[in-house]
Amino acid sequence: MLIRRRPGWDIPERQATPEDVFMNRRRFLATAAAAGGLVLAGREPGLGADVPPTPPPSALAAARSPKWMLDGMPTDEKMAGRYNNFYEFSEQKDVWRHVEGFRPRPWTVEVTGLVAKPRTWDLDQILKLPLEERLYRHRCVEAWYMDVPWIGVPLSVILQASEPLAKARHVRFLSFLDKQQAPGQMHFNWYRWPYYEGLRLDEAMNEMTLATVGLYGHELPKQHGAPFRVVVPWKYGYKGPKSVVKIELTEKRPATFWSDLQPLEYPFESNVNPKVSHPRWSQATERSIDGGRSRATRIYNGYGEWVAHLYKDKG
Ligand SMILES: Nc1nc2c(c(=O)[nH]1)N[C@H]1C(S)=C(S)[C@@H](COP(=O)(O)O)O[C@H]1N2
Ligand SMILES: [Mo]
Repeated sequence: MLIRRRPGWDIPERQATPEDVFMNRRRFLATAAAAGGLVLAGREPGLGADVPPTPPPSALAAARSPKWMLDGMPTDEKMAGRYNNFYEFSEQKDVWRHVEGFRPRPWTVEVTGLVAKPRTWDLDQILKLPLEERLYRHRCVEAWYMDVPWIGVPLSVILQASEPLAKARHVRFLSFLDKQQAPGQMHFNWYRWPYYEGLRLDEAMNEMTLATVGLYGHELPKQHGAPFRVVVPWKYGYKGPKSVVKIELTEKRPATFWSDLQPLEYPFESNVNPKVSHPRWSQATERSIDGGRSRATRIYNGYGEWVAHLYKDKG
């Protein structure tokens, strides 16, 4: 049995929810109760405490990119796989215990909207693209970080294949929706499923933005957003949606899951920035998920060389 202690720095987005969202949730529950018959939301959809980990996903060959290395070693894979945010399955970090019913294959990713060539990719076609391994810092707004060797292809490769129209200015991502497979979608009615996120088109086309299909030498485990997720390493983690099924190019800036719930806490841009505090905690430092080092947060998560130009008009 795994006994977990919750360290003080571990502040899930759930606990960071401001009063108004809780109020809305209470109102929702009151309305639901008044309407009668709706299942009480908020119960932990639980599997027991001793669920065995799902078998490791298939190996995935990818050339290690010399350009995207870090000084130290990657975070321990097992720790990374037991400390996840994936609210479709759990509001705690124990997502790996709740993904049993998720079936990430077969899977398709649709590219649509303001493009000359809409296309639906089968995951197997994406796996045949020239994949590379990139060791990126991965920084959550909750002020923790891990260093992950992702495997993927620049998202620009997938977007360019569909020939974005001149009018396109943004990209909207949609995660999967299936209550039967995702206990959070079934029980956590105060969220607006499916998870949706967005980027400016120039952010999405930046060479760092990775359409990600694997990590640590194999396909993505379920808790990390199998089989296809987006990684945007200079932004807070929630800007990288997991288990994406649809990519839509739009003119207008798309709404996003967390911004719709808490606009002041999770603005659209959400670049990692030590000087911009979350309304209720500082972002000046960040703590490794393995319980070790605490270090100074870096502007753009240390990736300013590749992305600062995107924001230079804004100072
Ligand atoms: N669909 C979906 N995508 C998501 C989330 C989520 O709850 N649902 N959580 C986000 C947050 S807050 C973070 S920090 C990262 C976590 O990725 P990891 O568990 O692979 O480290 O996924 C992001 N993408
Ligand atoms: Mo996060």
